[in-house]
Amino acid sequence: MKLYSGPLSLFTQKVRIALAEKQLAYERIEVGWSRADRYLPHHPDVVALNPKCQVPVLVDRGLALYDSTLILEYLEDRYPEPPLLPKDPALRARCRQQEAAADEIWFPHVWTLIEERFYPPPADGSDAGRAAQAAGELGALYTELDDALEGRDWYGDAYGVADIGTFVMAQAARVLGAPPPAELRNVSAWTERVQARPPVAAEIEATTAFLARTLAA
Ligand SMILES: N[C@@H](CCC(=O)N[C@@H](CS)C(=O)NCC(=O)O)C(=O)O
Repeated sequence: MKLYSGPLSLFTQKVRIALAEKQLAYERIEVGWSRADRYLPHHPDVVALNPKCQVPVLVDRGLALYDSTLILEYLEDRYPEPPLLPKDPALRARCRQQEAAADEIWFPHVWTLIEERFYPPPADGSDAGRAAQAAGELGALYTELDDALEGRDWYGDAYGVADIGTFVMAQAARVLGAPPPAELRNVSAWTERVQARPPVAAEIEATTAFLARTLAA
């Protein structure tokens, strides 16, 4: 199995965590990335395998698959143990929905913070108001998450892709200056549980080190 991976790609990070949780061996191919040029030029294999020219791309048994959500679904179908989705159809759908919401609803606000705080300002200037608005939207999402976690340790009936996808976005928001409010106790306790998972802890450590090197360069 091969994974085309980006060092700061949150979408790839979800897949790396799932592969580690399922204890699957794979070859990791790190595509080029820099703060100035981002992913350009795209890795030629990624151009060939993904019409969107994005990572992650997973190659397994002759199948080349792009989009992190679809990759997680494939991994669950092909390598069901240990499970990262509940068996109950309604709970399973709820977790899949949350995993997708992390990408589609949370990530755009995280992306605003990335653009404002990490990449060089665009030619038309940086707008601090955008970052404040994104942090506010994330605040509302943290509150929703806190409500969803009331009385439960995990988003579903056990740790799984909903926790991984949501945590990855929340962790990036935290690093970018929009942490969850401390009074959201369910989110705080859940965060501690998720980051105690060895694959998650390893990702946080590697990403923090890469970020520090990038910002020092
Ligand atoms: N919906 C896709 C998004 C993937 C994505 O946005 N990948 C970014 C890195 S985080 C990328 O490869 N960007 C390269 C580019 O657009 O040039 C997924 O879930 O995999």
